[in-house]
Amino acid sequence: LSLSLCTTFAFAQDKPVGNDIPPSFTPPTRAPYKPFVEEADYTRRIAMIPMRDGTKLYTVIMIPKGAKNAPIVLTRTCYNAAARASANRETAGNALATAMPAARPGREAAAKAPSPHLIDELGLPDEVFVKAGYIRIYQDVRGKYGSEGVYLMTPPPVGPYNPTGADDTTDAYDTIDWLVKNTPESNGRVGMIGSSYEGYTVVMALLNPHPALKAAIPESPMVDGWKGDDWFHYGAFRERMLDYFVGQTAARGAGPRVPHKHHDDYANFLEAGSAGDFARSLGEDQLPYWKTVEAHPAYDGFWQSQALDKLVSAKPLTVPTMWLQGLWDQEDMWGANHAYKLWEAKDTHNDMNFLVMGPWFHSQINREGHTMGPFIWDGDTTEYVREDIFMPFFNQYLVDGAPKANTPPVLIYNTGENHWDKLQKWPLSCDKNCGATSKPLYLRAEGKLSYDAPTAGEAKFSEYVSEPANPVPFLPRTGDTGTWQTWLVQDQRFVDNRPDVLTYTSEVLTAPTRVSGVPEVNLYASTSGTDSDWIVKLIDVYPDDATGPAAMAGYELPISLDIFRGRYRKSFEHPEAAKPNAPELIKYDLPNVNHIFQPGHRIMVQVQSTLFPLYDRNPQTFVPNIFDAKAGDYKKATQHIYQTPGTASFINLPIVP
Ligand code: PG9
Repeated sequence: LSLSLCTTFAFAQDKPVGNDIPPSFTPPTRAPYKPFVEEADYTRRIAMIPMRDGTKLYTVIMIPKGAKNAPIVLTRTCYNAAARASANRETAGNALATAMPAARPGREAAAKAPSPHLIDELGLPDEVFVKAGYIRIYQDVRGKYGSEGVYLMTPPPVGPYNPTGADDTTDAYDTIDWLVKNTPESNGRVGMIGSSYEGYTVVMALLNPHPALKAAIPESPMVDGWKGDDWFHYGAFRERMLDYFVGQTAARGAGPRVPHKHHDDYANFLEAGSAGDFARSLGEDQLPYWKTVEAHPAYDGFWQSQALDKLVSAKPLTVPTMWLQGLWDQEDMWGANHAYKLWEAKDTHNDMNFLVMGPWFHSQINREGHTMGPFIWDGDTTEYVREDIFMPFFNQYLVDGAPKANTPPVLIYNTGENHWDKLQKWPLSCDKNCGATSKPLYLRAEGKLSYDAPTAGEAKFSEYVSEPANPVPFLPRTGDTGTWQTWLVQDQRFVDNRPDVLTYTSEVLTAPTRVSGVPEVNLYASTSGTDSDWIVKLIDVYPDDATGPAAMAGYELPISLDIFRGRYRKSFEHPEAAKPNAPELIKYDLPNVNHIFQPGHRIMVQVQSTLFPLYDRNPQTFVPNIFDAKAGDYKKATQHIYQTPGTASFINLPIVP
């Protein structure tokens, strides 16, 4: 048939049809085009700014042409200031850093020559500042890229764990002091912004802010590396961060990526053994920061001395601060909302301390925000925040004579109804004094979830066997790291039939259930071992309805989940072995939610003891330091989740009636 069609076609064209691709093609040679000469609409000034100890920090100052009385926006980075202020991103920092903002469309890595246009030299999130005529400044933190001095990873404030005499508080202070005295085009007002590590540098600046620092936006800042930002979550170590240690500390510039044996880290980490074994296989016994972390697995003075939510909220609230993070922030889930919460007590007029939570993955604020995993939001949610929330806020404090912004104290995306909620306070529901009161949702026998507490006579517990040799994967094992950013919205059907994952499900909802606040885990759990991890996921189960959109039919959407390392159930600082087979309370907060479970949906809770290879495996035998666990320490354990009066397990749900 196809032969006869071709023949017909050839006749219709009245000439034979050959191959559009000739057997060979020789491109003509010619002289290169003359470069396009255009006067730049900005000046790039490079300064080595002296700090109080004489160390000089590499700073790129991008000044719009003709700027007068212009405000300054400063970002202090460990990811290469020169690259941040250049459309040529080939030289960009640590390839593993997900905080790096997107280039403006059309100015990706291909842009080798500097553009004459400031808007094209800077990344997508800087577009708003360029349009508003701001001076944009990037600076390398001490010891990285162009800056002099010694590098410490997210250095604790000067003190017993940072004897260098300098930190990112003093360096921000000295930098701002120099900038306002040496940037004649500026009006002497400075705002700071930055995400993740760069968010940490914003928070550090707030510990002793220079008087010229007038407003701050810490985006997904790394605030407490042990409780929930980057390195650990409630003491469980994020083994995947070991690559970051190399990328960040093996060199002053971007460190190498040490090749792994397999593409699939599930296989790599299992074969290596403990996280310590894997670190050593990457050569990390040469890296001081790895040795520091290895020596501080518990929440001791090292971590307490750098818990920035505690430190910043102990200070007077003098700089208007907008804390921002993603609702599915897979890296820094702790910092922004905890710092906001603690500092809020000092915000007497509700006009200095702000919270923004969008439907985003980590640092998505620096990228486009129409979608997140399978979801399509109402418009570009990140552009909206950059243009309509950040700019009026910064303008109010940084631009001479600008009007007062109408900034909502809390702006949080409603992930169940697909719109922004502008609120006076957060959370809307909690244990007490929030307006609405949280309600216990009990884990009941036979995989049921109910607002009714269990009664005597029901099966005492549900059981599963956790086998460290066959841990539960956190993502389907594709060996593809491309799904890292969206793993927190991964459909959980891929594990809910595993025998080592307990699944509890509610009846089909007949009315909407709104949750706005922090779900609190209360598990009465026992292990046959002497240590264990406990992972709890709160899930919205979409109806498996053939009439709805196929992509979401039956979808098990995690709206909040986290891991807790059982040895820290009584004290974060002093771990304790579990008594085998004795139920004990495991109590912890899950990340914030602002969601509506719709009629027709069901609420689900899953419980499991491994989340691999994101987190290192708990050997399930109590050892002094899990980083050094030996092969023989990893043991299968029988886990019980209790569901009887007196030891009733539940999730305290922040329900808003
Ligand atoms: N989440 C990254 C990070 C911050 C601080 C320490 C280590 C890693 C980041 O995106 O910058």
